[in-house]
Amino acid sequence: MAVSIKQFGMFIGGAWQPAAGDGYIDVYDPAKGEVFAQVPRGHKADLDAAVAAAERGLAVWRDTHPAERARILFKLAQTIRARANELAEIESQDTGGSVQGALWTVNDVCARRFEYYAGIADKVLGHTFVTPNAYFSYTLRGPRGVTVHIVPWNGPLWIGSRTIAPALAAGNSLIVKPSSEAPLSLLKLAEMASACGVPAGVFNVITGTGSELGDALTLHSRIDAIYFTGSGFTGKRVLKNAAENFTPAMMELGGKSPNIVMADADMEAALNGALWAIFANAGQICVAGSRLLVEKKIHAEFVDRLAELARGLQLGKEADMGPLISARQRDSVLSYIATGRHEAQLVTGGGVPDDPALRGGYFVEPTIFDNVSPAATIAKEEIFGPVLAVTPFDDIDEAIAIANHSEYGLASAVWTANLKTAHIVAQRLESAQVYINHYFTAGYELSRTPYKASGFGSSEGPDAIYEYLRTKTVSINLK
Ligand code: TXE
Repeated sequence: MAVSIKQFGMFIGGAWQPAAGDGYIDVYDPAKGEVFAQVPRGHKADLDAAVAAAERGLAVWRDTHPAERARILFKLAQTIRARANELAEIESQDTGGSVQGALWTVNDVCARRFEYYAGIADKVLGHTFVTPNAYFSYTLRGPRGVTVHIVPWNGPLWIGSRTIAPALAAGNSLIVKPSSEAPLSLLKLAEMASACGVPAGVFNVITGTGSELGDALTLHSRIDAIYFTGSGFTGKRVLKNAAENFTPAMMELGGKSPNIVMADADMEAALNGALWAIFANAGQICVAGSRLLVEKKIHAEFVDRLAELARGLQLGKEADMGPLISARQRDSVLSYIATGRHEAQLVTGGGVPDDPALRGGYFVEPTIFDNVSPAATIAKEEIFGPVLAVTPFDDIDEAIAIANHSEYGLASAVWTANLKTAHIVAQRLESAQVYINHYFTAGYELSRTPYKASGFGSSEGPDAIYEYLRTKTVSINLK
Protein backbone atom coordinates (compact mmCIF):
# COMPACT_ATOMS: atom_id res chain seq x y z
CA MET A 1 0.00 0.00 0.00
CA ALA A 2 1.46 3.38 -1.02
CA VAL A 3 2.60 5.40 2.01
CA SER A 4 0.82 8.77 2.14
CA ILE A 5 3.47 11.48 2.25
CA LYS A 6 2.56 14.53 4.34
CA GLN A 7 4.09 17.81 3.26
CA PHE A 8 4.96 20.36 5.98
CA GLY A 9 5.94 24.02 5.72
CA MET A 10 8.40 25.94 7.82
CA PHE A 11 7.01 27.85 10.81
CA ILE A 12 8.06 31.50 10.45
CA GLY A 13 6.42 34.64 11.87
CA GLY A 14 3.71 32.59 13.58
CA ALA A 15 2.52 30.91 10.38
CA TRP A 16 3.29 27.95 8.13
CA GLN A 17 5.43 29.01 5.14
CA PRO A 18 6.70 27.15 2.05
CA ALA A 19 10.36 27.55 1.15
CA ALA A 20 11.18 30.66 -0.92
CA GLY A 21 12.73 28.40 -3.53
CA ASP A 22 11.34 25.11 -4.71
CA GLY A 23 12.32 21.79 -3.40
CA TYR A 24 11.44 19.57 -0.50
CA ILE A 25 13.51 17.22 1.63
CA ASP A 26 12.27 13.66 2.12
CA VAL A 27 11.80 12.59 5.75
CA TYR A 28 12.32 8.86 6.36
CA ASP A 29 10.69 6.47 8.84
CA PRO A 30 13.86 4.73 10.18
CA ALA A 31 11.94 1.59 11.20
CA LYS A 32 10.72 0.99 7.63
CA GLY A 33 13.27 2.83 5.52
CA GLU A 34 10.40 4.65 3.75
CA VAL A 35 9.63 8.34 3.06
CA PHE A 36 6.56 9.41 5.07
CA ALA A 37 6.84 13.22 5.02
CA GLN A 38 8.54 16.15 3.33
CA VAL A 39 9.77 19.53 4.63
CA PRO A 40 10.87 22.58 2.64
CA ARG A 41 14.49 22.79 1.55
CA GLY A 42 15.17 26.17 3.12
CA HIS A 43 17.76 28.59 1.83
CA LYS A 44 19.25 32.01 2.65
CA ALA A 45 16.07 33.88 1.61
CA ASP A 46 14.06 31.82 4.11
CA LEU A 47 16.65 32.53 6.78
CA ASP A 48 16.46 36.29 6.11
CA ALA A 49 12.68 36.11 6.46
CA ALA A 50 13.09 34.20 9.73
CA VAL A 51 15.61 36.75 11.07
CA ALA A 52 13.28 39.64 10.20
CA ALA A 53 10.39 37.85 11.91
CA ALA A 54 12.58 37.08 14.94
CA GLU A 55 13.60 40.74 15.25
CA ARG A 56 9.93 41.78 15.22
CA GLY A 57 9.09 39.05 17.71
CA LEU A 58 11.95 40.02 20.01
CA ALA A 59 10.71 43.62 20.27
CA VAL A 60 7.42 42.28 21.70
CA TRP A 61 8.71 39.34 23.78
CA ARG A 62 11.54 41.20 25.54
CA ASP A 63 9.00 43.78 26.81
CA THR A 64 6.47 41.14 27.87
CA HIS A 65 6.24 41.04 31.68
CA PRO A 66 8.29 38.03 32.90
CA ALA A 67 5.26 36.80 34.81
CA GLU A 68 3.29 36.81 31.53
CA ARG A 69 6.13 34.95 29.81
CA ALA A 70 5.91 32.46 32.67
CA ARG A 71 2.13 32.08 32.28
CA ILE A 72 2.49 31.44 28.54
CA LEU A 73 5.25 28.87 29.06
CA PHE A 74 3.25 27.11 31.77
CA LYS A 75 0.34 27.00 29.33
CA LEU A 76 2.64 25.52 26.66
CA ALA A 77 3.77 22.85 29.13
CA GLN A 78 0.14 21.96 29.85
CA THR A 79 -0.60 21.80 26.13
CA ILE A 80 2.41 19.53 25.55
CA ARG A 81 1.08 17.17 28.24
CA ALA A 82 -2.49 17.35 26.90
CA ARG A 83 -1.27 16.54 23.37
CA ALA A 84 1.53 14.19 24.42
CA ASN A 85 0.26 11.30 22.30
CA GLU A 86 0.22 13.44 19.16
CA LEU A 87 3.76 14.72 19.77
CA ALA A 88 5.02 11.25 20.74
CA GLU A 89 3.62 9.64 17.57
CA ILE A 90 5.38 12.29 15.43
CA GLU A 91 8.69 12.00 17.34
CA SER A 92 8.56 8.20 17.26
CA GLN A 93 7.95 7.93 13.52
CA ASP A 94 10.55 10.62 12.81
CA THR A 95 13.36 9.19 14.95
CA GLY A 96 12.55 5.46 14.99
CA GLY A 97 12.30 5.40 18.77
CA SER A 98 9.31 3.73 20.45
CA VAL A 99 6.11 5.68 21.12
CA GLN A 100 6.45 4.71 24.78
CA GLY A 101 9.94 6.18 24.92
CA ALA A 102 8.78 9.30 23.09
CA LEU A 103 5.89 9.73 25.55
CA TRP A 104 8.40 9.71 28.42
CA THR A 105 10.50 12.35 26.59
CA VAL A 106 7.44 14.51 25.87
CA ASN A 107 6.11 14.45 29.44
CA ASP A 108 9.11 13.92 31.69
CA VAL A 109 11.64 15.96 29.74
CA CYS A 110 10.05 18.42 27.29
CA ALA A 111 6.97 19.54 29.29
CA ARG A 112 9.00 19.42 32.52
CA ARG A 113 11.63 21.75 31.06
CA PHE A 114 9.04 24.36 30.07
CA GLU A 115 7.57 24.18 33.59
CA TYR A 116 11.03 24.46 35.14
CA TYR A 117 12.10 27.54 33.15
CA ALA A 118 8.63 29.14 33.32
CA GLY A 119 9.24 29.04 37.06
CA ILE A 120 12.50 30.95 36.60
CA ALA A 121 11.24 33.55 34.09
CA ASP A 122 10.13 36.05 36.76
CA LYS A 123 12.90 35.28 39.24
CA VAL A 124 15.91 36.56 37.27
CA LEU A 125 17.34 39.17 39.63
CA GLY A 126 20.20 41.64 39.45
CA HIS A 127 22.60 43.11 42.01
CA THR A 128 23.24 46.52 43.54
CA PHE A 129 26.40 48.04 45.01
CA VAL A 130 26.69 51.20 47.05
CA THR A 131 29.91 53.25 47.39
CA PRO A 132 28.99 55.29 50.48
CA ASN A 133 28.34 58.98 49.77
CA ALA A 134 29.61 58.53 46.23
CA TYR A 135 28.05 56.05 43.81
CA PHE A 136 25.11 53.71 43.46
CA SER A 137 25.45 50.85 40.97
CA TYR A 138 23.02 48.20 39.80
CA THR A 139 22.83 45.48 37.16
CA LEU A 140 20.19 45.03 34.48
CA ARG A 141 19.63 41.62 32.94
CA GLY A 142 17.91 41.08 29.61
CA PRO A 143 17.67 38.62 26.71
CA ARG A 144 20.62 38.13 24.36
CA GLY A 145 18.29 38.82 21.41
CA VAL A 146 17.77 36.76 18.22
CA THR A 147 19.11 33.29 19.00
CA VAL A 148 19.81 30.32 16.73
CA HIS A 149 19.21 26.76 18.00
CA ILE A 150 20.69 23.95 15.91
CA VAL A 151 19.28 20.60 16.97
CA PRO A 152 20.41 17.06 16.03
CA TRP A 153 18.22 14.10 15.15
CA ASN A 154 18.74 11.94 18.21
CA GLY A 155 15.98 13.45 20.31
CA PRO A 156 14.64 16.71 18.87
CA LEU A 157 12.18 17.31 21.71
CA TRP A 158 14.68 16.14 24.36
CA ILE A 159 17.58 18.19 23.05
CA GLY A 160 15.61 21.06 21.51
CA SER A 161 13.71 21.86 24.74
CA ARG A 162 17.04 22.01 26.61
CA THR A 163 17.85 25.36 24.93
CA ILE A 164 14.42 26.51 23.66
CA ALA A 165 12.77 26.60 27.11
CA PRO A 166 15.38 28.78 28.89
CA ALA A 167 15.82 30.98 25.83
CA LEU A 168 12.09 31.77 25.77
CA ALA A 169 11.94 32.22 29.55
CA ALA A 170 14.73 34.80 29.31
CA GLY A 171 12.86 36.81 26.64
CA ASN A 172 14.81 35.83 23.51
CA SER A 173 13.40 35.13 20.07
CA LEU A 174 14.48 31.93 18.35
CA ILE A 175 15.32 30.51 14.97
CA VAL A 176 15.40 26.74 15.40
CA LYS A 177 16.97 24.51 12.76
CA PRO A 178 16.23 20.85 13.40
CA SER A 179 18.17 18.10 11.66
CA SER A 180 16.72 17.28 8.24
CA GLU A 181 16.71 13.66 9.52
CA ALA A 182 14.11 14.52 12.21
CA PRO A 183 12.49 17.95 11.75
CA LEU A 184 8.82 17.33 12.47
CA SER A 185 8.28 17.46 16.23
CA LEU A 186 9.90 20.89 16.63
CA LEU A 187 7.73 22.25 13.83
CA LYS A 188 4.68 20.99 15.74
CA LEU A 189 6.03 22.44 19.01
CA ALA A 190 6.40 25.90 17.43
CA GLU A 191 2.79 25.77 16.25
CA MET A 192 1.66 24.78 19.77
CA ALA A 193 3.71 27.61 21.30
CA SER A 194 2.04 30.09 18.97
CA ALA A 195 -1.40 28.80 19.96
CA CYS A 196 -0.45 29.24 23.64
CA GLY A 197 0.37 32.93 23.18
CA VAL A 198 4.04 33.03 22.17
CA PRO A 199 3.95 36.09 19.89
CA ALA A 200 4.48 35.77 16.13
CA GLY A 201 8.15 35.67 15.20
CA VAL A 202 9.39 34.63 18.65
CA PHE A 203 9.65 30.88 17.94
CA ASN A 204 10.55 30.20 14.30
CA VAL A 205 11.53 26.82 12.83
CA ILE A 206 13.33 26.68 9.50
CA THR A 207 14.09 23.42 7.74
CA GLY A 208 16.97 22.56 5.48
CA THR A 209 20.16 20.59 5.32
CA GLY A 210 23.16 21.58 7.38
CA SER A 211 25.28 21.82 4.27
CA GLU A 212 22.92 24.17 2.41
CA LEU A 213 21.53 26.27 5.28
CA GLY A 214 24.09 25.78 8.03
CA ASP A 215 26.73 28.30 6.96
CA ALA A 216 24.15 31.01 6.18
CA LEU A 217 22.71 30.44 9.64
CA THR A 218 25.96 30.68 11.57
CA LEU A 219 27.51 33.44 9.44
CA HIS A 220 24.44 35.68 9.71
CA SER A 221 25.44 39.11 11.06
CA ARG A 222 22.11 39.75 12.87
CA ILE A 223 22.26 36.65 15.09
CA ASP A 224 23.01 37.40 18.75
CA ALA A 225 23.86 33.89 19.97
CA ILE A 226 24.08 30.29 18.71
CA TYR A 227 23.20 27.12 20.66
CA PHE A 228 24.54 24.05 18.85
CA THR A 229 24.17 20.36 19.70
CA GLY A 230 25.75 17.79 17.43
CA SER A 231 29.07 16.37 16.33
CA GLY A 232 32.42 17.85 17.15
CA PHE A 233 33.17 17.98 13.44
CA THR A 234 30.21 20.23 12.71
CA GLY A 235 30.64 22.09 15.99
CA LYS A 236 34.09 23.25 14.88
CA ARG A 237 32.64 24.57 11.63
CA VAL A 238 29.92 26.43 13.53
CA LEU A 239 32.51 27.96 15.85
CA LYS A 240 34.68 29.11 12.95
CA ASN A 241 31.66 30.78 11.34
CA ALA A 242 30.57 32.33 14.65
CA ALA A 243 34.00 33.90 14.99
CA GLU A 244 33.36 35.98 11.84
CA ASN A 245 30.85 38.12 13.73
CA PHE A 246 32.06 37.34 17.26
CA THR A 247 28.75 35.57 17.84
CA PRO A 248 28.74 33.73 21.18
CA ALA A 249 28.14 30.01 20.66
CA MET A 250 27.27 27.34 23.24
CA MET A 251 28.30 23.81 22.28
CA GLU A 252 27.04 20.41 23.39
CA LEU A 253 28.98 17.88 21.34
CA GLY A 254 29.86 14.20 21.47
CA GLY A 255 30.67 11.90 24.31
CA LYS A 256 32.31 8.52 25.07
CA SER A 257 31.08 8.09 28.60
CA PRO A 258 32.77 5.62 30.97
CA ASN A 259 30.56 3.41 33.15
CA ILE A 260 32.66 2.01 36.05
CA VAL A 261 31.53 -1.15 37.89
CA MET A 262 33.36 -2.05 41.12
CA ALA A 263 33.39 -5.61 42.47
CA ASP A 264 31.32 -4.54 45.48
CA ALA A 265 28.51 -3.12 43.30
CA ASP A 266 24.95 -4.46 43.37
CA MET A 267 25.48 -6.82 40.43
CA GLU A 268 21.84 -7.00 39.26
CA ALA A 269 21.47 -3.21 39.32
CA ALA A 270 24.81 -2.66 37.59
CA LEU A 271 23.97 -5.20 34.87
CA ASN A 272 20.63 -3.53 34.17
CA GLY A 273 22.27 -0.11 34.29
CA ALA A 274 25.07 -1.09 31.91
CA LEU A 275 22.59 -2.70 29.48
CA TRP A 276 20.41 0.38 29.08
CA ALA A 277 23.28 2.86 29.31
CA ILE A 278 24.33 1.74 25.84
CA PHE A 279 21.24 0.16 24.24
CA ALA A 280 18.62 2.81 25.10
CA ASN A 281 17.70 4.65 21.87
CA ALA A 282 20.09 2.23 20.10
CA GLY A 283 23.04 4.05 21.64
CA GLN A 284 22.14 7.35 19.96
CA ILE A 285 22.42 9.42 23.13
CA CYS A 286 25.19 11.92 23.81
CA VAL A 287 25.64 10.64 27.38
CA ALA A 288 25.39 6.92 26.46
CA GLY A 289 27.56 4.66 28.57
CA SER A 290 29.59 3.37 25.63
CA ARG A 291 32.73 2.40 27.62
CA LEU A 292 32.18 -0.19 30.35
CA LEU A 293 35.05 -0.47 32.86
CA VAL A 294 34.72 -3.57 35.08
CA GLU A 295 36.87 -4.55 38.08
CA LYS A 296 38.84 -7.69 37.13
CA LYS A 297 37.48 -9.71 40.06
CA ILE A 298 33.97 -9.74 38.49
CA HIS A 299 34.85 -9.02 34.85
CA ALA A 300 34.34 -12.46 33.25
CA GLU A 301 31.03 -13.18 35.00
CA PHE A 302 29.75 -9.64 34.42
CA VAL A 303 30.45 -9.73 30.66
CA ASP A 304 28.89 -13.19 30.26
CA ARG A 305 25.71 -12.11 32.01
CA LEU A 306 25.55 -8.76 30.21
CA ALA A 307 25.95 -10.48 26.83
CA GLU A 308 23.10 -12.82 27.76
CA LEU A 309 20.87 -9.83 28.52
CA ALA A 310 21.90 -8.14 25.25
CA ARG A 311 21.05 -11.27 23.24
CA GLY A 312 17.63 -11.26 24.90
CA LEU A 313 16.74 -7.75 23.70
CA GLN A 314 13.88 -7.61 21.21
CA LEU A 315 14.57 -5.41 18.17
CA GLY A 316 11.74 -3.53 16.48
CA LYS A 317 9.71 -0.33 16.49
CA GLU A 318 7.81 -0.85 19.76
CA ALA A 319 10.34 -3.26 21.23
CA ASP A 320 13.43 -3.04 23.46
CA MET A 321 15.63 -1.42 20.84
CA GLY A 322 14.74 0.43 17.66
CA PRO A 323 16.67 1.32 14.50
CA LEU A 324 19.38 3.87 13.89
CA ILE A 325 18.23 7.19 12.44
CA SER A 326 19.41 6.60 8.88
CA ALA A 327 21.15 4.22 6.47
CA ARG A 328 24.16 6.56 6.74
CA GLN A 329 24.32 6.21 10.53
CA ARG A 330 23.76 2.44 10.36
CA ASP A 331 26.63 2.10 7.86
CA SER A 332 28.86 4.29 10.05
CA VAL A 333 28.17 2.05 13.04
CA LEU A 334 28.80 -1.13 10.99
CA SER A 335 32.09 0.34 9.87
CA TYR A 336 33.15 0.85 13.50
CA ILE A 337 32.12 -2.76 14.24
CA ALA A 338 34.32 -3.96 11.38
CA THR A 339 37.21 -2.01 12.92
CA GLY A 340 36.40 -3.41 16.35
CA ARG A 341 36.72 -6.98 15.06
CA HIS A 342 40.43 -6.32 14.51
CA GLU A 343 40.92 -4.52 17.84
CA ALA A 344 39.08 -6.60 20.40
CA GLN A 345 37.05 -9.72 21.14
CA LEU A 346 33.49 -9.66 19.76
CA VAL A 347 31.25 -11.18 22.46
CA THR A 348 27.78 -10.73 20.93
CA GLY A 349 26.07 -8.98 18.01
CA GLY A 350 28.19 -7.44 15.28
CA GLY A 351 25.74 -7.35 12.38
CA VAL A 352 22.20 -6.56 11.30
CA PRO A 353 19.25 -8.69 12.45
CA ASP A 354 18.13 -11.41 10.03
CA ASP A 355 14.44 -11.06 11.01
CA PRO A 356 12.57 -10.38 7.70
CA ALA A 357 10.17 -8.08 9.56
CA LEU A 358 13.07 -5.72 10.28
CA ARG A 359 14.65 -5.84 6.83
CA GLY A 360 13.60 -2.35 5.62
CA GLY A 361 14.68 -0.57 8.82
CA TYR A 362 18.12 0.68 9.82
CA PHE A 363 18.63 -1.88 12.61
CA VAL A 364 21.98 -3.03 14.07
CA GLU A 365 22.30 -5.84 16.62
CA PRO A 366 23.23 -4.97 20.22
CA THR A 367 26.99 -5.45 20.08
CA ILE A 368 29.56 -5.97 22.85
CA PHE A 369 33.35 -6.07 22.47
CA ASP A 370 35.52 -7.26 25.38
CA ASN A 371 39.14 -6.71 26.41
CA VAL A 372 39.17 -3.43 24.54
CA SER A 373 42.38 -1.44 24.87
CA PRO A 374 41.84 2.22 25.85
CA ALA A 375 43.91 3.02 22.75
CA ALA A 376 41.49 1.19 20.42
CA THR A 377 39.41 3.17 17.92
CA ILE A 378 36.20 1.77 19.40
CA ALA A 379 37.30 2.98 22.84
CA LYS A 380 38.25 6.47 21.71
CA GLU A 381 35.73 7.53 19.09
CA GLU A 382 32.02 8.23 19.53
CA ILE A 383 30.23 5.49 17.55
CA PHE A 384 26.71 6.72 18.37
CA GLY A 385 25.19 3.27 18.02
CA PRO A 386 24.50 0.08 20.04
CA VAL A 387 28.18 -0.84 20.46
CA LEU A 388 29.77 -1.33 23.88
CA ALA A 389 33.52 -1.45 24.55
CA VAL A 390 34.41 -3.36 27.75
CA THR A 391 37.76 -2.84 29.49
CA PRO A 392 38.74 -4.62 32.76
CA PHE A 393 40.75 -2.81 35.45
CA ASP A 394 42.70 -3.77 38.59
CA ASP A 395 41.89 -0.93 40.98
CA ILE A 396 39.99 2.34 41.19
CA ASP A 397 43.03 4.48 40.32
CA GLU A 398 43.45 2.58 37.06
CA ALA A 399 39.71 2.91 36.36
CA ILE A 400 39.79 6.67 36.82
CA ALA A 401 42.90 6.98 34.64
CA ILE A 402 41.22 4.98 31.84
CA ALA A 403 37.94 6.92 32.27
CA ASN A 404 39.66 10.30 32.05
CA HIS A 405 41.91 9.24 29.16
CA SER A 406 39.39 10.52 26.60
CA GLU A 407 38.97 13.61 24.46
CA TYR A 408 35.40 13.79 25.76
CA GLY A 409 33.98 14.70 29.16
CA LEU A 410 30.19 14.66 29.08
CA ALA A 411 28.96 11.94 31.48
CA SER A 412 30.19 9.00 33.57
CA ALA A 413 28.99 6.58 36.19
CA VAL A 414 30.29 4.48 39.07
CA TRP A 415 28.60 1.46 40.67
CA THR A 416 29.81 0.63 44.17
CA ALA A 417 28.51 -0.11 47.68
CA ASN A 418 31.18 2.13 49.19
CA LEU A 419 29.87 5.70 49.52
CA LYS A 420 33.34 7.09 50.14
CA THR A 421 34.61 5.52 46.91
CA ALA A 422 31.56 6.83 45.06
CA HIS A 423 32.05 10.45 46.07
CA ILE A 424 35.83 10.47 45.68
CA VAL A 425 35.54 8.93 42.20
CA ALA A 426 32.83 11.45 41.30
CA GLN A 427 35.14 14.31 42.22
CA ARG A 428 38.02 12.88 40.15
CA LEU A 429 36.08 11.99 36.99
CA GLU A 430 36.46 14.63 34.23
CA SER A 431 32.82 14.71 33.16
CA ALA A 432 29.97 17.19 33.40
CA GLN A 433 27.59 14.63 34.87
CA VAL A 434 28.32 11.68 37.20
CA TYR A 435 25.71 9.00 37.92
CA ILE A 436 26.25 6.95 41.10
CA ASN A 437 24.53 3.51 41.16
CA HIS A 438 22.17 4.52 38.32
CA TYR A 439 22.49 5.66 34.70
CA PHE A 440 20.62 8.59 33.02
CA THR A 441 17.77 8.67 35.54
CA ALA A 442 18.41 11.79 37.65
CA GLY A 443 20.32 15.03 38.01
CA TYR A 444 18.51 17.13 35.44
CA GLU A 445 17.36 19.83 37.86
CA LEU A 446 20.99 20.87 38.33
CA SER A 447 23.41 22.54 35.94
CA ARG A 448 26.43 21.08 34.21
CA THR A 449 29.19 22.29 31.88
CA PRO A 450 30.94 19.82 29.53
CA TYR A 451 34.67 19.10 29.62
CA LYS A 452 37.10 19.01 26.68
CA ALA A 453 35.72 18.05 23.23
CA SER A 454 32.20 17.57 24.64
CA GLY A 455 31.63 21.31 24.38
CA PHE A 456 31.06 24.24 26.72
CA GLY A 457 28.27 26.33 28.22
CA SER A 458 25.96 25.59 31.10
CA SER A 459 23.02 23.25 30.49
CA GLU A 460 19.99 22.35 32.62
CA GLY A 461 19.17 23.62 36.09
CA PRO A 462 19.29 27.18 37.48
CA ASP A 463 22.65 28.32 36.06
CA ALA A 464 21.66 27.62 32.44
CA ILE A 465 19.33 30.66 32.32
CA TYR A 466 22.39 32.94 32.38
CA GLU A 467 23.52 31.50 29.00
CA TYR A 468 20.46 33.25 27.51
CA LEU A 469 20.87 36.61 29.26
CA ARG A 470 23.20 39.57 28.96
CA THR A 471 24.03 41.71 32.01
CA LYS A 472 24.59 45.46 32.08
CA THR A 473 25.96 47.47 35.01
CA VAL A 474 24.74 51.02 35.59
CA SER A 475 26.47 53.33 38.09
CA ILE A 476 25.32 56.77 39.26
CA ASN A 477 27.44 59.55 40.68
CA LEU A 478 25.73 60.73 43.89
CA LYS A 479 28.50 63.03 45.14
O1 TXE B 1 25.40 15.56 13.62
P1 TXE B 1 25.72 16.92 12.91
P2 TXE B 1 24.63 14.35 12.96
C1 TXE B 1 27.29 13.13 16.92
C2 TXE B 1 27.34 11.65 16.78
C3 TXE B 1 26.76 11.43 15.41
C4 TXE B 1 27.37 12.59 14.66
C5 TXE B 1 26.64 12.86 13.40
O2 TXE B 1 28.69 11.25 16.81
O3 TXE B 1 27.25 10.21 14.85
O4 TXE B 1 27.25 13.68 15.58
O5 TXE B 1 25.28 13.17 13.72
C6 TXE B 1 23.29 20.71 11.57
N1 TXE B 1 26.37 24.49 9.97
N2 TXE B 1 26.12 13.60 17.63
O6 TXE B 1 24.98 14.17 11.49
O7 TXE B 1 26.18 16.78 11.51
C7 TXE B 1 22.52 19.46 11.18
O8 TXE B 1 21.58 19.76 10.17
C8 TXE B 1 25.34 24.51 10.85
C9 TXE B 1 26.22 13.82 19.06
O9 TXE B 1 23.21 14.60 13.28
O10 TXE B 1 26.61 17.60 13.88
C10 TXE B 1 21.85 19.12 12.50
O11 TXE B 1 20.71 19.94 12.69
N3 TXE B 1 24.62 23.41 11.18
C11 TXE B 1 25.18 14.81 19.50
C12 TXE B 1 22.93 19.49 13.53
O12 TXE B 1 23.81 20.40 12.86
C13 TXE B 1 24.95 22.25 10.57
C14 TXE B 1 23.83 14.50 18.95
C15 TXE B 1 23.74 18.28 13.99
O13 TXE B 1 24.28 17.67 12.84
C16 TXE B 1 26.00 22.15 9.63
C17 TXE B 1 23.87 14.26 17.53
C18 TXE B 1 26.73 23.34 9.35
N4 TXE B 1 27.74 23.35 8.47
C19 TXE B 1 25.00 13.81 16.90
N5 TXE B 1 26.07 20.84 9.23
C20 TXE B 1 24.97 14.84 21.00
N6 TXE B 1 25.91 15.37 21.78
O14 TXE B 1 23.90 14.43 21.44
C21 TXE B 1 25.10 20.18 9.88
N7 TXE B 1 24.41 21.01 10.68
